[in-house]
Amino acid sequence: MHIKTILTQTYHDQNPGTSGLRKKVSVFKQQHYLENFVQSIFDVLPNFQGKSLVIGGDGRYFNREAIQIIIKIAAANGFGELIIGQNGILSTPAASHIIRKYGAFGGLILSASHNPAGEHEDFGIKYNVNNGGPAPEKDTLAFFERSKVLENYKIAELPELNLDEIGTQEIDSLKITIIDSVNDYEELMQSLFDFDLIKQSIQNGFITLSFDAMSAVTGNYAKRILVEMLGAPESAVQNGTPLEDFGGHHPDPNLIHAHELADLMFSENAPTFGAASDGDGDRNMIMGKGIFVTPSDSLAILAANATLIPAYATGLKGVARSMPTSQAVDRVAANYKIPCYETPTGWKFFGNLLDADKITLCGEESFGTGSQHVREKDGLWAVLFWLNLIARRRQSVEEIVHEHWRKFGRDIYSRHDYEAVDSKVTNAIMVSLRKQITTLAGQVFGDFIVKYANEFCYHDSIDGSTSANQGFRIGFENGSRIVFRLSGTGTVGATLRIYIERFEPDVSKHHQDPQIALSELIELAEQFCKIKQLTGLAEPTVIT
Ligand code: VG1
Ligand code: CO
Repeated sequence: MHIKTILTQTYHDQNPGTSGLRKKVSVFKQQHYLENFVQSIFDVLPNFQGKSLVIGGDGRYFNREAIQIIIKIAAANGFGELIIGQNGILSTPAASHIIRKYGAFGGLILSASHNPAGEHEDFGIKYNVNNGGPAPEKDTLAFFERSKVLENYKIAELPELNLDEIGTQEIDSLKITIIDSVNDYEELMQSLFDFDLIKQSIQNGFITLSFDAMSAVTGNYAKRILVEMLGAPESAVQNGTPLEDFGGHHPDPNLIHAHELADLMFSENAPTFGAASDGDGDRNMIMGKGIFVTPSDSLAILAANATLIPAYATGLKGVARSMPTSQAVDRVAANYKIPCYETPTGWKFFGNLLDADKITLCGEESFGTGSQHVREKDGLWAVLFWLNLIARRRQSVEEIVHEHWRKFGRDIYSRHDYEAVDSKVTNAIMVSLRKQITTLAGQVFGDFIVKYANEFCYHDSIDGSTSANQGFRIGFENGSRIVFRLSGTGTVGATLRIYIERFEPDVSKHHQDPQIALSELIELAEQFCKIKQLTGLAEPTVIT
């Protein structure tokens, strides 16, 4: 194998965000851009000579070209084996599982997740460590620092590799293995859930379902698991063929972007269960006939019912949620007397807690739920969990949710996003919030008395690290909260996220429209940040 060292120009914008480096395809296609970032990662990582690296992506535009480049750089840097998903495809949770199952050194996942795909849209790359989870902050910071001074990279002269045929080939001391993208993941799911019970409920018509793969990575996984293994009709999987531009969809499973599914679920002909996943298969949206389950509620409900599922029958060690996620799961944890941890936004913060066996389930308000089984959030896992639960309890989604609210109270919740705003405006908002936050405690706003106000700083109890500036939170005496933070996954301008929640113990008030039930807090949030006033926007871009 002939290895060349290429002199390169340095880029100064390769700072990974909440979940990897995400940029427009045109940015990634600049000369040496991807090569530089991959070399920066390899320069930082210690002792991987002869070890294996997992590679796969969500199939979006530039996925195949990027994989060919990565193969050559990984080969030149001395990896012993490359394990690659067939056609270059691996969902994010499948990649996490494969890293763990085969004891790989780590993995490179090519995805910009819920961001749109195509020549003029986004591409992304993320490094996962040997526990299968996203690299911790200290690593991603080190990748960025290295990229700012990188002068050259190493690349092997190899022919283009055929990614479509399963099998192993050897080039000198390098082994390259193309694996089926679904097999290992499918086996794992079968080991966690009662597939026979779910299958029976589908076959006898108790469960009818519609799953929207949004023309993204979960198509192959859903067809294999839901249709071939669990016996759902082929028509149960919508948009099941992965496309390079995700069919022009915005592959973000929420009521706005998965509106076809939402329309179906609120119609007369709705099946009993509806779900969608995102670009790389780690998010999930859960719906029942006439009902949408907020992700925060979904996490709480899964936690409350976990012992009904084979994999979690012995109970939960603890749970965790990201800071802006509603406190619904906290109530479940308190009830079951198990610990509940609060982490910053992004899955990388759950890894240490999962590895240390402090938690069994975790989740985020942004349609992400997961467990010990991998170190990423997992869309289809959440779908199977719900199917198993429905089959076991023989209740509809609506009955399960309403019963949960009756028992624990309802945390009425909404997130308002102001997307692609001028970053000068959002920076000014952050500066202003930082000033206000110190003076708010004790102040009274109508019915709301501020109990605490601060900027979230996380202390990792396992590795002792600290992550500062993780969003502003204002908590009220009655348990309500308003949280502000800037997105770390966008590629255009800046996105302000406002998270609003209010606890409602009164059963007779559980069936309110969240936007109405939260209206006072929504106004209060505007009073604090003035985003509408500063941008002239009348409404958020997306409400979930
Ligand atoms: C968003 C979500 C966060 C999630 C992240 C990655 O980040 O809020 O909860 O972990 O996306 O999800 P941000 O910084 O834009 O708020 V995925 O499915 O895009 O990998
Ligand atoms: Co995703």
